[in-house]
Amino acid sequence: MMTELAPAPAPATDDVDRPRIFSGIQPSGVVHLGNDLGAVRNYVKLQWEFEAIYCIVDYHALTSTHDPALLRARTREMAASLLALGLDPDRCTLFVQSHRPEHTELAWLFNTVTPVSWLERTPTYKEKRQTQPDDVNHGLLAYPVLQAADIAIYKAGRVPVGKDQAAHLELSREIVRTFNARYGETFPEPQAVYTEAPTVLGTDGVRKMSKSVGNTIDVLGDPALIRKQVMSMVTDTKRILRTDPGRPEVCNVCQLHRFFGPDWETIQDGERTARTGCVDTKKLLADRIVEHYAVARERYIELLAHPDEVDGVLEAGADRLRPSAEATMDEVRHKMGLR
Ligand code: AQP
Repeated sequence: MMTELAPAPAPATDDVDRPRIFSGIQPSGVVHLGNDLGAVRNYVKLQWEFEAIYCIVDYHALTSTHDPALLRARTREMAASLLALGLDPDRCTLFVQSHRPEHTELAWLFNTVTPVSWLERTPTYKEKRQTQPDDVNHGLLAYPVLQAADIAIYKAGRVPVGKDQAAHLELSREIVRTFNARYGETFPEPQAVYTEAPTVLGTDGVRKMSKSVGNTIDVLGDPALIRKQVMSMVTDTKRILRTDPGRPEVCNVCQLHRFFGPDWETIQDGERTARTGCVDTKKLLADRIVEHYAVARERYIELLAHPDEVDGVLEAGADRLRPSAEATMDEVRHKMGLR
């Protein structure tokens, strides 16, 4: 089975005809349901339609993770997760951000076309100032500039992301627009591509599912953990008694059933008429999530037992991207008067 993962020496032969997409994911913890429904499902789907480039953004993770061993382990785990969830190294390019140094060089050049005021108004920066007040490092402020460079270096026109990335992507467009206006048309303005679940709420039913908040359902985790996380979910807070009719339209559990079976309308009707209780609906959701990700979970465990295979895919990915990253940097240096 592991031989299937041998790193592909070259991209799929029809890459020249396929428009390019790019997306990044932080190695800041394990993949959760929000990551999968909001972004990773699209990564898998779009690898068949586009020349897809997917990046594990370890430079970005350094703005919050300062333990080298942890970052290294999480980077590999994230790669194994994405491969287990369906990224095919023969159909897409998967690599680690710090393995292509051109990203940071372009980010520096983009710094010079980005007003500080744009960065200070970014919602994520404002949020991180609250959540890590003792560590408001410059990387947090400059995060969207590096993100713009990640996308622009490959001249990707589309970016599969969750809705939480909308403001960052708008900033990426503004940055490349400013660059193009000053130095001549160079980069396309990247557009977001959303799934049918652009924002997945966490187990608290209020905030976006997020690793740093700790309200996640860890889809590749142990089934017992998944069950515990699902059973802890907040449902319709106005449904007090088992006999009270529920409001599936505001119940996160009912909403998530949409993605795990064709009978979600029947399930929602059961809640609405109090035929079923919240506990029943949660148990069913937990069963379905465990079952849905069972094969991926096995694959993930197997991949982690063969770290060289995973590392090989990542190295091949970074090598594959070298010509295109270097070509962009040559063009940019020339246009900016550095050559
Ligand atoms: N709850 C979500 N709903 C929909 N999409 C989501 N994404 C993340 N959470 C949700 C999308 O997943 C991709 C990878 O995200 P990321 O892990 O790189 O960063 P993030 O958005 O900051 O995810 P977290 O869990 O919230 O990480 P922390 O807590 O470390 O900051 C992105 O496309 C994202 O939109």
